[in-house]
Amino acid sequence: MEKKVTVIGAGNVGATAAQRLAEKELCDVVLIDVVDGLPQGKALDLAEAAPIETHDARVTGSNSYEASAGSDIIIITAGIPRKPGMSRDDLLKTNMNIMKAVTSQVAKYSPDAILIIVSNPLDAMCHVAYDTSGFPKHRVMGMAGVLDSARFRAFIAMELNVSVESTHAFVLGGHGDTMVPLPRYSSVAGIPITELMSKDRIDALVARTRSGGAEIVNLLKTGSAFYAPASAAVEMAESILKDKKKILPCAAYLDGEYGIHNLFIGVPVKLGSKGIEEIIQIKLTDAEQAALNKSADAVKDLVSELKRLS
Ligand code: NAI
Ligand code: 2OP
Repeated sequence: MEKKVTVIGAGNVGATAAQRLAEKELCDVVLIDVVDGLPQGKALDLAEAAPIETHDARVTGSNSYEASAGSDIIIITAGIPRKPGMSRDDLLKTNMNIMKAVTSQVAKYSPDAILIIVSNPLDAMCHVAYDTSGFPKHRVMGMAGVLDSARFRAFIAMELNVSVESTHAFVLGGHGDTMVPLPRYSSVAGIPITELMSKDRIDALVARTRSGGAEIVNLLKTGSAFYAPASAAVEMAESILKDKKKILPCAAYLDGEYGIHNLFIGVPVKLGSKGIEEIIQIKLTDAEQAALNKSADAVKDLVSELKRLS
């Protein structure tokens, strides 16, 4: 393939993203993980599925960053989940150190790449990747809004018994309890859902979207969601690789847009071959802006924690 994408972390999200990238024949894929044999084994398994899935994307696995050299995009999913006895600070510090180590390596081998961060806590990890890589802000972004919006869209389609393809939704803000689903900008065939559902039902879908990640964790018990997260990261990668210029909600570094400064948070952006080509500023009501500000405050708290732990 003409394009190359490296996925760091060959766990649930990383391996599923690699599968989707290859099966869509978007690029050659390199999987990298610290665990010996894991990326090699999953990559070989995916390569052996290629004749049946009928694609010619090359999928390889490695424990060495040399294999990632010259990537167009790096998707970072490396991290650990919170374990029993581990405090939130322990987790934040561990994932911060993993993100620093990973980013310095990928930046060395692919200095022109675009980074799509997936690891949690998402918005804070974007800051670590941005600071460590030294890449310009349009080449560092986080995946969360596409996932959260897809969840909102799925719930809207279930509620109204319509095709998911007819739905559109925007969820802005940080990837956490304070995320900001925007019913006014969420629609079915262009009709805002505020005209199609009662306020109570919209409130219920908004609440379900906010706890969408936890709902899956409670069901799976041993891990978090990965099919939809992988699809979301790949939608972002595809828009960049094909220069489609899709407008997608992504964690982007704001420098005054929406009145927010020096902070990664989810807003609509135009994604093309250069990365974030524009931050789209949609008009928010006072209540929506207040919700976005509250979400930004929650991200700022995490970023301050990172500084304290560094
Ligand atoms: P997982 O545990 O299945 O995979 C993580 C992988 O990272 C493991 O294979 C592990 O060996 C690897 N890893 C750990 N340290 C590493 C290092 N230093 N270098 C390279 N690889 C390393 O976890 P899963 O389900 O794939 O999730 C990955 C991350 O993505 C988590 O932080 C999770 O919370 C986050 N996530 C974020 C979402 C979002 O919306 N932004 C959605 C879903 C997951
Ligand atoms: C999710 O929203 C865990 O962030 C992850 O599913």
